[in-house]
Amino acid sequence: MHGKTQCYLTVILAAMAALFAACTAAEGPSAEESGPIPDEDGYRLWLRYAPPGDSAAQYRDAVRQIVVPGDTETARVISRELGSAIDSMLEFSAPVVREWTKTPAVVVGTPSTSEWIRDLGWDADLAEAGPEGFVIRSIRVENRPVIAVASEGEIGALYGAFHFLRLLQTGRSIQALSVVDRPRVQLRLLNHWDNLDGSIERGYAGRSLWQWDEMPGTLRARYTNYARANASVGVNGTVINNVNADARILTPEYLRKVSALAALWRPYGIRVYLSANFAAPVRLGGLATADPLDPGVIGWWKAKADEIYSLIPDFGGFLVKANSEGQPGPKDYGRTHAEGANMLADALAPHGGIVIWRAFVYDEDVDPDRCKRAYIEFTGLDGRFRPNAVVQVKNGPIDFQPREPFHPLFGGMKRTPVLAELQATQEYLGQARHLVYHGPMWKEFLDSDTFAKGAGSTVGKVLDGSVYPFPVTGIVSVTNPGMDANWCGHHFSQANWYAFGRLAWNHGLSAEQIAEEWVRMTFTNDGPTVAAIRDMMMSSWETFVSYTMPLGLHHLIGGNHYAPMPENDRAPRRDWTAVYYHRAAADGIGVDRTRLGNKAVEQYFPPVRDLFDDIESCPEKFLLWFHRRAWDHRMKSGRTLWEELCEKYCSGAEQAAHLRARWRSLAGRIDPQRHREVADRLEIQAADAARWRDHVLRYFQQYSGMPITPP
Ligand code: BDP
Repeated sequence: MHGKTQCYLTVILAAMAALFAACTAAEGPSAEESGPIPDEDGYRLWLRYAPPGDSAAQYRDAVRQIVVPGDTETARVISRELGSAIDSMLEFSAPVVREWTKTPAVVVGTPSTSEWIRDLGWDADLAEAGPEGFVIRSIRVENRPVIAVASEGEIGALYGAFHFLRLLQTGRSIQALSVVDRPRVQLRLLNHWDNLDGSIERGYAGRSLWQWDEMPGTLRARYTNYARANASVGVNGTVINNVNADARILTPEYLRKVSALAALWRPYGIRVYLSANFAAPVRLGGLATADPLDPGVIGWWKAKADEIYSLIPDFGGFLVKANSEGQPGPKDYGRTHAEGANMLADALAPHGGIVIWRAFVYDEDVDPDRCKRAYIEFTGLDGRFRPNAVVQVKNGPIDFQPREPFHPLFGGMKRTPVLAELQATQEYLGQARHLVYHGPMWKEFLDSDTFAKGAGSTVGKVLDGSVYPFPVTGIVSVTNPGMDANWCGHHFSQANWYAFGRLAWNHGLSAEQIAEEWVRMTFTNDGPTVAAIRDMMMSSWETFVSYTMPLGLHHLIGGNHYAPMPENDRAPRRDWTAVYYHRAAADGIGVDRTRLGNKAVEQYFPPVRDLFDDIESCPEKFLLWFHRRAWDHRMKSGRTLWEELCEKYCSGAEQAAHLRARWRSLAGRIDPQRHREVADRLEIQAADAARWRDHVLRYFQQYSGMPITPP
């Protein structure tokens, strides 16, 4: 059915590939000139520290010495990272010393470990940057050029060191540096959905990183490299077990293992958190109840918290999935989410810990539409949580769909801190088989204006506490590394780990800048190749949405959350089927969530609610999320809705084929192993995209009764 289009496309792609190859050949060194590029397996992530080409001479002159004052674990981490990075990038060994000896140098430290840093007189800037922020400046001391990287705290100094290395890795000038930077939110956390048996829920990159059987005696090098990768982007905490929590993680046996990891990661600024099973007092403690108001239960959790902090003094706290998808929770005892969260918050408070309570709940008795349920339950509890209890909300109201409008709890919760839960693991986004860069998706979310306090109340600003003065702020990612050699399954899935860290640090960064940094550090600094890969990444999400669930469609899948299954009408719950979400029938498709429908739009502040409510103003990317329309509804393009759907699926599949062609044209510019491995996955992606197009259009055609039209 798409023969003509495909043929036309193939010709264009071939021409573009040839043109592209010609351009790049003219601008960069050819493989012949520089010799064959050695294979890489991706294990070193974005910390490969490859020689930066032309800039190397400039860097060598500036960094004749690495000065890291102080004798702390973190100072040693900084020394090791800078020493080996400079060695590997500049192919020259700069001595690493504790005191500056009047040589062109990079000096990294804090006022408390170094008099030299104190004497810089940067107190005001350091105070502004805070203990996790840093100041980097090119200065002259005793007529010598020095790059000073300073922070109030040593973790800030470590982040500053990584920032400095990123400049080198991405080929930037380091001649007149003047940087003051600090994280926009306090908690920048990973959530691992790792089970104690080594499997990973919705994990696509091999088994769990955590080798529980070997711990605490053996701590693999991978755990240290994991910490380096996280610290390099400012991630400062990690929840290491699945939210569908096995209570045994709280036994003394496991806590000893967890404490070994916490000790290993402490110098990198990474605190450990645990997912707690709400029924642990019953399952581990032998109590008859887990009722949060029961004195025995309260006592059990207090004792458990004391035990944890005796082993892990900087333990972050508990993450809890309660009364969701079969997990136990306070509602089992007629108590509210707030009562459950507060009981745990009280146990943690004396130690400075927090409880992170998930808002991923959708009890059927709350509302017929799953989309509305969490908002109804949690806004009803707003203001009833302890100061050290926060609510973690997924970016959209359903569940990590390829594209969702922002969750109305952002802005809707005014007196309870909310953290955003993103998902780097591409559960509904092609898993580790499709190239889908999440940067643009996360930016669309973070830049969405909630209008909670008038224009400019973006989700990012809600999260960083500038809309409501939240005492705790943060952004979290369900994360993707496993035991695969390249950590994330797909080489490009590493970019989602990286982009999460960068956006959690500063939600104002652009997805494009982040992609470019990552490409330069991960693949090459060759300009045309960087531009080509960055552009592939930037278009990949929209492409994925087009060939899977365009125009606001969502959940057109079955239990594997991967293959197209719009016909899915049988599942243990109605809201786990696909038909519940698209409702295709002869009269049209989509869910009426307008004021005349189920009123889900009313969960948003005006004018967002009006924007979504009005068919004229509702962005078409969310059309079928908020509106039910006839197949011949006229779109802004002039096409009917049916034609527009055909166009989206067809162009999406074409763009997926284009990604494959674009990547093929880069052969010789990327090392052969990674080039091949990515190419193999792009084959799968192109074939899957065509399958999505054919399957979904044929399925909906039974209802539209209209011919499938190529664009
Ligand atoms: C869904 C996943 C499921 C998780 C759940 C959650 O399919 O495996 O347990 O979210 O976030 O996306 O709790």
